[in-house]
Amino acid sequence: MEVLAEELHRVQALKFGHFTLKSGVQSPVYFDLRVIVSHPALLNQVLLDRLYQTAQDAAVQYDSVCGVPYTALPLATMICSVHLIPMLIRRKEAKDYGTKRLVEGTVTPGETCLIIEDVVTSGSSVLETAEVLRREGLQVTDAIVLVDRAQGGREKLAASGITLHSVCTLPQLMAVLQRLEKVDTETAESVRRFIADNQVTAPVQTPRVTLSYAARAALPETHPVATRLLRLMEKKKSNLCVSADVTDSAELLRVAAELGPSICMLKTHVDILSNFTPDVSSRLRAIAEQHQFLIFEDRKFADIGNTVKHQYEGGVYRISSWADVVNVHAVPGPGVVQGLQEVGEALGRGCLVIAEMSSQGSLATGEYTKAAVKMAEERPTFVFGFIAGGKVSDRPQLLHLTPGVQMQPGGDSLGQQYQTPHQVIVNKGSDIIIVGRGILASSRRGEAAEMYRRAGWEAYITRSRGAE
Ligand code: S5P
Repeated sequence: MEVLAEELHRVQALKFGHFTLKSGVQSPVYFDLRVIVSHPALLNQVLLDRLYQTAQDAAVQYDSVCGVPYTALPLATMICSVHLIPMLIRRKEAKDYGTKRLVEGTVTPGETCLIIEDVVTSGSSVLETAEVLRREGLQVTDAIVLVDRAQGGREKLAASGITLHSVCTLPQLMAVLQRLEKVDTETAESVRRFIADNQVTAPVQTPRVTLSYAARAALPETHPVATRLLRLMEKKKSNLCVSADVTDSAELLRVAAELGPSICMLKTHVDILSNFTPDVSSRLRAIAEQHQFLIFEDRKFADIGNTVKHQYEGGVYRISSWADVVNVHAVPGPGVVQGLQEVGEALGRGCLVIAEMSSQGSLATGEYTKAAVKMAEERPTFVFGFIAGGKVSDRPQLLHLTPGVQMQPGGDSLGQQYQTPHQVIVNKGSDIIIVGRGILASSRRGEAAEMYRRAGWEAYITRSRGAE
């Protein structure tokens, strides 16, 4: 400890005087650990060994290390290089070209990442980095810091599930420096008073953790249909489902072919087609394969299990043979899902439960919605999400699809109510926007679809960056 305190003092990484901190608070002591890169011997012999040893002593288990940008980046780099530990780099800002990743390096969801920081005051910088890593599906349980200013950061981090291990604390450094007569009693006393008077009491902003689509695709319990959908959403940068509510089969196929590149999913109402033939469904499937989107038949099954089973498999439409996804009303109880599951699970299909509706005066609210959510959560091998106005379940494996979306809020003359892509994705936490007339009524459907795709994707990026 003596060597460390003396060295930090000698290279002026620890200064005494009058300083204005980032928060605007006046402090009699200031750490500037950016200078350490100019002192390789100190970096090597004193800091790195102690940081690494602190993690070893605490028996912290981790798969990778991430330094809080920027001062801790060289510390993390050197530790990883000496001890052959995989490193991750958190970007402060995503590039606006290329991959737009916020974390560079190989991210394996489920693995644990150890955070390294130079100085902790309130803990907010560590927390920001932790939230970015957690959104990628990584676990963050511990952080190692060179100096803990003992102003409440440790407690704040603990409240967010992160144990802070420090090489030393500010009071410990002060005690040593006073003993070595590097600081006088008056300075030591002013620092002691400052620490006592400047405990972090205001709650640190804990951003809502939302995993990326890619991270959710990789979760062990995510339904295969959801995994496929989430992956193609990332690939196509599209969380747009077009509701192809047209009445002519040739037009349906034209819409699918024209809008295919912009969408992750095409929603059909096959029973409004005036000229359906089985050939239409096979041609639609071929277009879906070509442009990589899923087909969702919006059949809204709502009968007893035995009846919906026949409606799904047979009749004129033979829905189970071509639709990747169907949906159910919760009103009949779990039997409706069970009936469909008997047909669809073996075919690798998935199902959505209607938990809320966009229409005015909908009865799907409150206790009904809660029961619908429970029904979905209890059948993870077939149900992979919801039709809802926003997020209704915290399970990251389940997807939320929201209809009633247009660029302007409003409605139609028959009770439909519209929210904007931003409201749906950012404010309501949904995952996919479903747009019908907002695109179909346009004379340039391709351009309109691209506009909605961009709006939906930008909203998702905004939500992902919400923590910063
Ligand atoms: O609550 C709902 C559920 C659904 S699936 N509200 C809806 O509007 N839908 C469907 O979404 C509806 O059947 C229609 O196909 C589409 C909305 O179309 P738009 O033209 O109003 O965007």
